[in-house]
Amino acid sequence: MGSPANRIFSGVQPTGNLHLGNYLGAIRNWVALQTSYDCIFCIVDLHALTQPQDPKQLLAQTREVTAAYIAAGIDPERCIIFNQSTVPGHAELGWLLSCMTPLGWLNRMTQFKEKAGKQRDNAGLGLYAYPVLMAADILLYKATHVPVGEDQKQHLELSRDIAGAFNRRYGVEFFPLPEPQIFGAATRVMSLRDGTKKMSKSDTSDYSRINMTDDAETVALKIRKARTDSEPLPDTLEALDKRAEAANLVDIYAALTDLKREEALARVAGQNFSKFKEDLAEVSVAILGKIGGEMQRLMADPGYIDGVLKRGAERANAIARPHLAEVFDIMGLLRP
Ligand code: AQP
Repeated sequence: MGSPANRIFSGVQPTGNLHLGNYLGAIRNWVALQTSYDCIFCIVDLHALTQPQDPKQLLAQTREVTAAYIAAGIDPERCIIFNQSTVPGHAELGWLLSCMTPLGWLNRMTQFKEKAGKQRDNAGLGLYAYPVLMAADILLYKATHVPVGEDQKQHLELSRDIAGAFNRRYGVEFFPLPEPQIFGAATRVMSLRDGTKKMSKSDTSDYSRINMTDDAETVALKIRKARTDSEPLPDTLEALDKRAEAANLVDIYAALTDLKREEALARVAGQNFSKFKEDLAEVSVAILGKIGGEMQRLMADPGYIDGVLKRGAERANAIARPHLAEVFDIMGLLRP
C-alpha cells in the first residue's frame, strides 16, 4: 500500500472506562467514514504509559478497546486495527520528530497543563512529549485526515506544524498536513457531574460518565442522577447554552438520535428533566446496550481479538516501514 489521497488515522488510549465521549466524539464517526477512506485505527498503548498503568489491566484494556471498535461497527477486514507498540516505527519517528519540535510549541499544549496540574515538575517526560508521538502516529502513515473529539484539536494543529517543519527543513513535500475531522452534535461530551469538565476515563467518579460497558440499569441510573437545574428545558439555543449541564444532555440526545442541536431542542423544549432523562436513558440504552453486549461477547474470545491485532500489526508495519526508510534517507541516516 502506498499513500492514497484519503487516509485516516485515529486511536483511543487503553486506559480503562471507555465512555460515551469516546464513542460519540470518535469511534462512532469512524464507523461512518470507513467506507470512503482507507482507515487505520490504533489502540495507542504507548500513550497510555504516560500515566502509571497496571500491566495486567493494560493488556485487558487493550483487548477491550479492540472489542469496542469492532462492536461499534468497524470492520477489521476493511480497516487496519492494531496496537501501537506492535509497530516500532511510532517510537522511532517520534524521536526523529522530537528533534525538530521547539519547546515553545509544546509549552502551549493545554492538555499537558491540565494533566500535569500543580505537580508539573513530577510529570513524566512522556506526558510532555505525548503530542510529538501523536504526530508520529499520524505522519508514519502519511494520513490525510484525523477524526477526533474537540479536545484533540490543539494536538492536531501541532501535528500539522511538525509536518510542515520537517518538509521545510529538508526541502521536501513528504508529509501531508493532516486535517482534523471534528463532527457530530457531541464533539465534546461533558461530565454528568459537572457540565464544565469533559467526560473523561480518569475521573474518579463513575457517575461522571457513561461507560460503554454499563448495563441498562446503570445507564438509566447515571442519567437520572446527572446534575441539572430545576427549570424546564428552554426553547432557544441561546438560553440552552447558558445552562452547561442541560446543554450537555441535549447534545448527547441530539448525537444519539442523529438530530441537529436545534432539531433536538425543538423536540424536548418545555419538558422537565424527569421526563427528558427518561427519554435520554431509553435512546442511550438502545444504542449502548447493543454495543456493550457485543463487546462482552468479543472479550470472551481473546484469541479472536489477538488475531485481529496481529493481522492489523502486519498490515500497519507494511505501510510504516517503507515510509520510515524514506525518512531515514531524507534525514541522512545511514543504513549500511
Ligand atoms: N468527553 C469527550 N467528548 C468527545 N470526545 C472525546 N474523546 C475523549 N473524551 C471525549 C475523544 O476520544 C478519542 C480517544 O481519546 P483518548 O482515550 O485517546 O484520550 P483522552 O482524550 O485523553 O480521553 P479521556 O477519556 O479524557 O482519558 P483521560 O481521562 O485518560 O484523559 C479522542 O478522539 C478524543 O478526542
